[in-house]
Amino acid sequence: MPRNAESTAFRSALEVIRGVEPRVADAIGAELADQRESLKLIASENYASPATLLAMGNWFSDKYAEGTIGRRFYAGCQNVDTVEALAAEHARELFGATHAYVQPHSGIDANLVAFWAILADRVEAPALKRAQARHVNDLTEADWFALRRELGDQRMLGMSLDAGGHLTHGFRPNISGKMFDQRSYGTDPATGLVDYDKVAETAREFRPLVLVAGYSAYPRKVNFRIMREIADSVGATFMVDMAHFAGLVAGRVFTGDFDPVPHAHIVTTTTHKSLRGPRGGLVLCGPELADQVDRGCPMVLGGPLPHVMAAKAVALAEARQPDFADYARQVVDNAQALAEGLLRRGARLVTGGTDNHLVLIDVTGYGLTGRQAEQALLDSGIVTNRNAVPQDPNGAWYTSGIRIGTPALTTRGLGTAEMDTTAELIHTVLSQTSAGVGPDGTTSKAKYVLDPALADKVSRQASELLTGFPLYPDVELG
Ligand code: DSN
Repeated sequence: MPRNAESTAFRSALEVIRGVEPRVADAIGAELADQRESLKLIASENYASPATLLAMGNWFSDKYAEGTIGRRFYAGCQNVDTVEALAAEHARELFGATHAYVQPHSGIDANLVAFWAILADRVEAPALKRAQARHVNDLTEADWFALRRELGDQRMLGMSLDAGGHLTHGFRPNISGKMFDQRSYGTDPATGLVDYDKVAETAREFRPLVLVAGYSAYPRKVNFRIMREIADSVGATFMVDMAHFAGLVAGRVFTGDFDPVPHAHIVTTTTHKSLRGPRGGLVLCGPELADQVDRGCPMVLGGPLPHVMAAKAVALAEARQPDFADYARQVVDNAQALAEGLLRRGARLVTGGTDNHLVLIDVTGYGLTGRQAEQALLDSGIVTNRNAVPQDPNGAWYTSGIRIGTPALTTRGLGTAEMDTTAELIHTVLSQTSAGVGPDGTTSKAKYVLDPALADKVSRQASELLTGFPLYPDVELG
């Protein structure tokens, strides 16, 4: 491919968009400029390849394809069938799964498909069976009430939010918390690690229908063999949401007891985090759940997004290349280098380090809330997000933590030496920021004091660090 093919493609696309609504073209260009300039440490973000991005911008977007291959509610889906089958084949091969369903639009959607499949598989419920047999639009109000009564008492056991679990694992602000009666397992207060004996004890007491493992802010590996044994001991279906670490599973960094696919009944993921694909989700399972999972649309999901399934096929094909394993290993090496750099400078880290792609800094060690730290870092060209820490005294809004991750910077080519410089920049900002004072004279959880000259200096240093690692080097927008 000529070196300028990517520039030509994106420039032409912007020219066409500019002809209709120039402000959209400008915003797309500005987004690339911002992403090029900033040190992106959001653990759940990455940079998809140009091929993945380009696979999304086309007429596949115009096609309805409710149902799935061989069972569509619309005619003319032959080309959608092709990309859906390709994405599913790549997903099965990449993860060693028997079945892959690639339609979910996001991680939440993938989890909803999985919950529905588990309920349909496990619960003896006449209204549920009626719902399964009919199109969702044909269900009467009475059907829905009956369904609610039948499903109302099912139980889910998942990791608590402040230990790093995810909202969709049965918490109130998400529909999963209304579908299930939920209880959480946390982490050991002394080590910050999952206490498997405690999980087993809670499972014995609570007798969940579903045991969920997976996290969005836990910096360690989880032993899925042990979790499956716990699930089996209480007759629970074992589900793993690997959205954050799917790239580490794909790249064979997480193997054996730490690879969820051989151990779980059902696995869900997003495709855009460490897996480096388009925004979206997918579900992996064995033959027992495959038929229910394939009913995801229209039972749970709106019409599939064929353009995104095309991009999933491209990204999953990329993840099957040998260099993706090098990438995945480097993501973890970089996270460990970042953690060591922070620890050496005196930062306090939840669990004292990391085994995966993310690091959770307890910023109360700097006298700050997560919100103050997040904003001070942003002022300094470092993009992170605040996050609760276990037993967080500042709650889920202000928080006491900053979550950072290395998938994006590793895609840009930064290595362990640059992670040490990154640790220095983060530590400089946090150690020189102090809590501000609120209108009533008390210490604020949101206001902070940071010398703007220092923030400018760190921003420049962050930009300099990135100059050797251009983002989308073959894309010049002119
Ligand atoms: N929003 C994702 C994250 O940042 O971890 C999870 O949903």
